Amino acid sequence: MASRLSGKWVLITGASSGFGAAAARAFAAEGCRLLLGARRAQRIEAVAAECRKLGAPEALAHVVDVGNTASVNAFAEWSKSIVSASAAESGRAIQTLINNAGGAHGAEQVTQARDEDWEAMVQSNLLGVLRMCRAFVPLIQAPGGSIINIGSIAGRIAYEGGAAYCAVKAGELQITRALRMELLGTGIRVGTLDPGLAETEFALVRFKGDGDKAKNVYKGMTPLSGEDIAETLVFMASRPPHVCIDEVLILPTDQATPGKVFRRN
Ligand code: 8X3
Repeated sequence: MASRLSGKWVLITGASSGFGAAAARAFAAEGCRLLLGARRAQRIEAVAAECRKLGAPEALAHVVDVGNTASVNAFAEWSKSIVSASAAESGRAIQTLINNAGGAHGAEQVTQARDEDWEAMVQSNLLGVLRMCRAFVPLIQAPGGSIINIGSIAGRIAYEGGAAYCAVKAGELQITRALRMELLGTGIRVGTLDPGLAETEFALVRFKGDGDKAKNVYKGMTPLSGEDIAETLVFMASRPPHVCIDEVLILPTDQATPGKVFRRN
């Protein structure tokens, strides 16, 4: 059976690496048309090229910083000019928007943490999702489209050293819930996918490039991969229009809570 998503436009932020790049590849394999946004021009172009090889009829990249309103609005204008050329649906041609850009900066306790880390996390994880939703809701297929935000187990259970990250991911969860209510009746689905420990650049960014610290996060346990997240995103986005996968918490089997992780030796 042809994929329900085949030929549809899917837009992903933070698509140059990690969950975003894995999702781009997975939606490409479904035959989706892709709009990919990220801050790193070369890397996002490389992911787009890979997606075209994997079967995406179109995969276009654009530099965007979700931490900046003008950049998000320019991304929306660019996206509109592309999808409206190929769409019959009055410009509402994006089937799925995945707000993935974000991440953790630093793991210090509150008394030791830095303003620049807090500000970066608020800008990308929290305000970034709000800005993206404000700019892109008018471009999303209604009925039948989906907005999927990437949250975290950190938004549901707090842990030491994670105050700001847990706060912004809790904020993401509440943004998702509020938007779900605001869009009720439009036929646009809104959901959140909240992973636990997943091995991407996440820990490397959190520990500012310290590879040993980053590796320790996953020591002796089997984390989720970008592909695990990507296939769940494809599942969420490909449900029939009357089904909204509202909230998904996805953890490695070896993890029960942020602090309760089974490690072999
Ligand atoms: C990433 C999961 O457990 O490191 O969002 O906060 S965790």
